[in-house]
Amino acid sequence: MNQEHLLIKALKGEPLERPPVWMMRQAGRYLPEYILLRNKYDFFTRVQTPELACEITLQPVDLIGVDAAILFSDILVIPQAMGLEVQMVENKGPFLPKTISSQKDIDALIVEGAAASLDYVSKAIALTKKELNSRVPLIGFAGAPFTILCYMVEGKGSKAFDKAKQFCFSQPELAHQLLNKITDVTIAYLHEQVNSGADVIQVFDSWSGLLGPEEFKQFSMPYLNKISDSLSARVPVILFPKGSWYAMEELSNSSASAIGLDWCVKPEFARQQTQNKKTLQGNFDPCKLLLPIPQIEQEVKTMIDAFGTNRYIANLGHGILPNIPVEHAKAFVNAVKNYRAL
Ligand code: 1CP
Repeated sequence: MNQEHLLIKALKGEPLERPPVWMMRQAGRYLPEYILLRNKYDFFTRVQTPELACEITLQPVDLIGVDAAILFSDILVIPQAMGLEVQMVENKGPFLPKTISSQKDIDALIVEGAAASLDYVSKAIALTKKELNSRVPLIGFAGAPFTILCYMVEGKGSKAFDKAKQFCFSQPELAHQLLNKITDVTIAYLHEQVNSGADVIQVFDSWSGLLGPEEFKQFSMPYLNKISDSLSARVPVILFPKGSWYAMEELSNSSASAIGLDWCVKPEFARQQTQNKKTLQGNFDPCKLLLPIPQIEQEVKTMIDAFGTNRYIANLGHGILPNIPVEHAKAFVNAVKNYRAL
């Protein structure tokens, strides 16, 4: 009974008959049970109330049958903890009324004690671990420093994050000060998540792909490394720098156990670049979950055939979309669970 979970085995590189499966943003708007709670409580109430965060975290485990839980929270709790107001605007996404643009703004950010103010996350993790009762492991997470900088400087979501990139390129010294502060708070926060029971940590660099290879090396990679180096002695770390396919070889020399891939990366390319040193995670195009179920099943088989069952975690290439039918999400997960290596 007390056997190690598939996800942990895959992260350690142990041979497997089938890969573990979970879905980014698996606790979310495609689930009617989530919508019920969404209609009743505002976003940050759901995030900051351990019982609600726990209930939402468990929904995809109970309803879809994924092999891992990921804590219901958001990457923007870090700017909040550092003293910036973050609003979640209905159907629009995050909005930060006060953004970062100067030395004075950076000096005013809270670093010391910032992670401690996120104690509701520790409580949510402890409660979720108890409720999971070892059924599946729990993934904790944070946003990567570059992606958090994007929101702190831009103040909202954006296609190009041009203000944030302009800030980095024109004032690199300030950008590095800001990135270092975010990194310090993030590391303390992630250690707290592990103290509370998180079994694995994923770092989401959702916007790193907006950077070219040289700028990624400058503004993203060093901070991903700093986080991974600090955490990886305690738990396996998954780095997901979305769109940064050009950095695969560098990422394979990091201390992380796994690298997340979006759907633009060929499995063969990723294996060759990482020389099988890392577990790979991904990379089903979330839009393919809108296909008829038999086609989803076929596409899943093709994906696993290409990655192989070892050193592989089946997942989407980015978050699940709100318009995915629940039965299609289940079909994706079941297709992975039914796969068997010959
Ligand atoms: O119910 C709602 O309308 C709120 C939608 C929502 C949800 C379900 C937001 C607002 N955040 C979340 C939860 C969330 N966010 C999780 C929960 C765990 C899970 O089931 O996966 C996670 C891991 C995140 C992480 C997150 N938040 C990222 C990184 C992952 C990614 O998708 O790239 C990012 C970029 C955010 C910012 C954010 N929060 C919410 C939205 C709509 C956004 C994106 C806004 C934008 O496009 O810029």
